[in-house]
Amino acid sequence: MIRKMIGAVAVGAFLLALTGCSTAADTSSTGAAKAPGDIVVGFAQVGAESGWRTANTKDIQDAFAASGMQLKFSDAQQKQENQIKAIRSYITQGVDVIAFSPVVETGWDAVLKEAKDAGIPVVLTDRAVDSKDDSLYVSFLGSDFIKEGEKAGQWVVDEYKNQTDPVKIIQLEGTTGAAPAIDRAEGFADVIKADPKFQIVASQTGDFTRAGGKQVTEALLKSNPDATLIFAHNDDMGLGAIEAVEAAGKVPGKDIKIVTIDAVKDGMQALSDGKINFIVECSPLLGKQLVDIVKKVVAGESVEKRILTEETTFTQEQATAAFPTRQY
Ligand code: GYE
Repeated sequence: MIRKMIGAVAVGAFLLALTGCSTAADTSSTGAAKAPGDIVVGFAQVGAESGWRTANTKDIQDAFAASGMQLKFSDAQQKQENQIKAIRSYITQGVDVIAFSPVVETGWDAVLKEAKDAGIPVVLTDRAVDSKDDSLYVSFLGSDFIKEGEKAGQWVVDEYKNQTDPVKIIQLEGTTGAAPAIDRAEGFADVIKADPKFQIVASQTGDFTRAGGKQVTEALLKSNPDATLIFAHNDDMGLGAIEAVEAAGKVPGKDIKIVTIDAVKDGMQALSDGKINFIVECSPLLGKQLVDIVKKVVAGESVEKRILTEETTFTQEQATAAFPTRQY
């Protein structure tokens, strides 16, 4: 897919496309650069659905406070219509840059076109949009979710390499239509399909929340009592699943192994305690990089179209060792 292609594209191309418009990157007719205190950024956050999101919000707010720029922040409570409203209000207010983390992938073209027509550059953080027109945003900063799913799948393949019996898997999906839910499922499926003994016997959304993960696991364990592995698209759903597994009289981490994505503190604690078996890291600390992108965009400098965050994975021993210095 076009949106997943990695490449450095000068932001100048975006600005050129805005012929005749005055853009936020203009340094005014005098050519003087804007002082940080005069730069206003509107950020439309997904919500507060998970430990990851809470850490992400804090990091972004802290980074902007330290930069001296003005940040307008809104929480969409996981609803696309709320995010669209927030973006429209940032356009009306004439902010210099809009940044947002799209709750789902599709349905953004109209509002992004409105921002473009108003000459306001948009930076995507964390989650991508699925649009044919990549001139609608200047940069996308975030993780490679397909790779995260692949890493989770690879752990499963290695863990069961000596088993010939079927491995029945329950998948707890993230928010339906969200980039991390779509891509993590794809990456995981791609790796485990090499061996037909791996069977995803049930797959349902828990909306990236602890309560959702618990509720869905309760129901799916009843209909699939022979499942022995849970792949949760984030730690919070995995933590909810632990409660459901225990309530069903089984031992999480042993009777039912659990692999998750994020590596937030509560997840790392459960991994260290042996209730989760493996975590793929997804860093929420995007604030500093976002501030740097915004500064460049406002100064009219070029930024890369795709900026990836660096991430690792954790076993039980590695989680125990990393725990004391974990920031989130
Ligand atoms: O994994 C999950 C959160 O978009 C990467 O959203 C983010 C995901 C994260 O709710 O915990």
